Amino acid sequence: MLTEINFDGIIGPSHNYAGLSLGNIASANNAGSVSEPRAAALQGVAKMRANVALGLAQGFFMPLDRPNTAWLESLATDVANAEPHLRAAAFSASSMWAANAATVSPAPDTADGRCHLTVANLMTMPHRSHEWTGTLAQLQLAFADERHFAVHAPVPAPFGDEGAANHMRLCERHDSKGVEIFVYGKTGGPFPARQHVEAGKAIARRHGLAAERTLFIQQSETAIAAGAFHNDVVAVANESVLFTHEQAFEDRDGAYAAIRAAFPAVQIVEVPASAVSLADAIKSYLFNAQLVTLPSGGQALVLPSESQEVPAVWQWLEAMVAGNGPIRQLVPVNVRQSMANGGGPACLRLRVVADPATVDPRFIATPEKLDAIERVIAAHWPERIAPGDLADPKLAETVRAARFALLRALDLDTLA
Ligand code: SUG
Repeated sequence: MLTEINFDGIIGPSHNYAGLSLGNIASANNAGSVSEPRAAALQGVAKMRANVALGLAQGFFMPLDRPNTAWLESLATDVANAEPHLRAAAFSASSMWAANAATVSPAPDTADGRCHLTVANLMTMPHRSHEWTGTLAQLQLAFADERHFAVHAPVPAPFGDEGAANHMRLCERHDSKGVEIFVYGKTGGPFPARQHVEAGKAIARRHGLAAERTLFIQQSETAIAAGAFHNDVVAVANESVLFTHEQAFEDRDGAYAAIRAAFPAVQIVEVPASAVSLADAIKSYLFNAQLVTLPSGGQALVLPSESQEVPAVWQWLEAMVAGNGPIRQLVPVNVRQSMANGGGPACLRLRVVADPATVDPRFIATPEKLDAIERVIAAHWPERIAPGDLADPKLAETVRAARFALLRALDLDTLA
């Protein structure tokens, strides 16, 4: 049976704060801080465990091989000699943010009735531009069954693509036909617009989406300039619900009209700027939430615990769940280590609507496997990484050995 599976990126052993992402306020604010990779990864596993306890289907992706020496080699350098910004880019654990791994069109939406995935090129940020090769290898393994899946190479340069973080799907139920919305940026004032409209259009063609069920909507320049470097920082959709900030889209009224025309059953839950400013939305990351359908029916928002710390945000959310709207439950989770790099609960997962039985079982979470992952993390992940540590050859060794221990524990050494 088709169901929504959330694949979380396991937070890699090289997780660190290098301030690499222009336009991502948290990344800039925490540049140079000491990271805690072990705690970070355990927070990620705890989130997966909580979602499994809610009765949701859960999968995971492995961290990529870091530092990426092949990438440094292509730049005619190596870990020892690279300039600090390139070394940091080679070490980045940014593949943890699986919402940027790929754009996914589930089988009911596509011309050939298969689930299509296009790996994101992530070309705007140097440290993310070299993720796609490792991600593609992993997607090809997890979704190898060509009767059910088609995995595509990235959209070529110069059309930036950041995957599912800029893609929303509205549908009656996950297994019914959906309307797919590609959100793109034109400019973001001082900050880059990372998603190009041509990338979305190419993906829609490649996935075989029907024109009348496909929308291209411009992200608000003001939102990007305020730090919403991906649409999923200011909006999230699930089934027939769109939960969005008033200032998420450049032309709010036009966007809502187009969405209503393509999907009349949509329920738009809008948070007005008068109640929650863009700055508070971005600080609290209330929209970077997993909006999920519970097996018992009804929807819950799995959101960062930071949302509880901004009074305007928490008050608005409590009033929302007390009302008659579709979102009935708030589930705060602690992913602070990832949040400090601008990655909330929704960034950490890629949604794939599929029959779990058609996915390579090594990528599907069970409580026992989560226990095993936790044990490897506790034994092998560094406790701390300070910026200067990246130059220490011992760190590269530790990080590689840690990842390898995880691959072995999950019978995924083929990815080594
Ligand atoms: O691309 N942060 C990531 C956060 C990605 C969040 N994903 C979604 N919104 N879906 C980014 O900006 C920071 C790395 C550093 O600075 O060390 C970073 O890459």
